[in-house]
Amino acid sequence: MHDSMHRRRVLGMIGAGAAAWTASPALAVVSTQAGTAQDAFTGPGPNPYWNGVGPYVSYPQKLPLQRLTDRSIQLETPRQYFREAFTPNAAFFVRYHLSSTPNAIDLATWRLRLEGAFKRPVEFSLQQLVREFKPVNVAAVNQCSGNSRSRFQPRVPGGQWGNGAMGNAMWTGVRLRDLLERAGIGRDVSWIQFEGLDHGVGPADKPSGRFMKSLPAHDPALDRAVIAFLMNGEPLPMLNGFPVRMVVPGKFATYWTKHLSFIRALTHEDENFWMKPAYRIPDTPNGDTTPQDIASGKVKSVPIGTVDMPVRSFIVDPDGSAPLVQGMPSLIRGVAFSGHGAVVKVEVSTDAGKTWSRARLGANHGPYSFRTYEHAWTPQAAGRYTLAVRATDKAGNVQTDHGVWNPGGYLWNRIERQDVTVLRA
Ligand SMILES: Nc1nc2c(c(=O)[nH]1)N[C@H]1C(S)=C(S)[C@@H](COP(=O)(O)O)O[C@H]1N2
Ligand SMILES: [Mo]
Repeated sequence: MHDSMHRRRVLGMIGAGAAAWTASPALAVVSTQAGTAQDAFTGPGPNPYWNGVGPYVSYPQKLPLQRLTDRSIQLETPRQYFREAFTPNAAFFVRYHLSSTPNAIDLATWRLRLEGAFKRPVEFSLQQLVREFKPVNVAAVNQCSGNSRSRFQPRVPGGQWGNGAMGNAMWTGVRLRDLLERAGIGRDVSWIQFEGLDHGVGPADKPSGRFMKSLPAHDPALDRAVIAFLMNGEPLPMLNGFPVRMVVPGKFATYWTKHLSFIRALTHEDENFWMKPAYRIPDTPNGDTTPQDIASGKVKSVPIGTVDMPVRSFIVDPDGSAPLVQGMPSLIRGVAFSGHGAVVKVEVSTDAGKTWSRARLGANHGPYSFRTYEHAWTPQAAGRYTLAVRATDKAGNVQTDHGVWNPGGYLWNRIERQDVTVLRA
């Protein structure tokens, strides 16, 4: 398509997205449905469910998702939406920290502002972003630092996510670097800060009413970062950051600022609440520690942005909801990803991790995307089986059976298991 025609179409679509939202501004719950009763999770090991037992609710532009909390809004993606490499926008998880989030944005007045210690502070309308910069596409996984936190033993406070605080999308936008170069970064600038439009009191006992996140000015992640205005070819759902959000391939979602409206050049390290003490990990191998070491007060912490997301893989099918049958072919399948570069291998076990077979990988959408895998399995005997899956990334990292522990409930990447029953033919 001709470039300027394409840009006009993009702007038209984004305008239509804003209108669609404004037509139903109330964050009304339009349907609820009780979750399936499940046994309480009793510790590491085979875990038959992903999403706990909360209600499924529909927010504007969203399918029914599992609600963790309403203020701030936290919605988890049900397992079945991870069958495909790209997570549908309407099923994509939602996480906010603050109580007040935008439900309409006037694009006539909205601006993205580059302010603070830049040489040439500057602001852009959405039209300018789309027209004045070269658009880029990147497939990348947005994963909450606390994804799978409910697996932690001992339990830690925070949203008790199953595995659905993640999603993969094809993001279209402009390179953050291109904007930073327009504004000019002087030598005295050491951190770049990002802020959206949401605000509020936050958690009752916490000081912050503003969600601000920063990365070091020379972090290579800033060269990969994209300010996205399309998600899977559509305007971003309001709850996922309309009109533009940060996409930082390989880094946890806490840096993926939604409704991005302020980019600030700082001449000092950002130590606002959401950088310190929030979102810190132990400065230890794999961010792993123990409650005893934390209590000793000797564990040094660093921002979670210091690390890339660890390699993970998930079993989507079979999910244990129906038995398999002896002698009948079945398909074990799911997704894998890593923040350290491409997934190079996924292995599947049907004997609880004693022996492993290489699974077939699906299409390659780039190093920061979900990669689907599948493995044909015909169980020969009736009985109970424990399936397991592990991935290896380009950097040579491989998942293990060790469950990480840190007080924030971050960086979980233990080997996933799934129990299934096989009936006699
Ligand atoms: N403006 C804003 N951006 C934000 C947040 C927020 O609270 N406000 N939360 C971050 C965190 S911790 C996560 S996990 C992701 C969630 O992205 P999603 O809601 O699009 O799934 O948004 C990130 N960007
Ligand atoms: Mo998060």
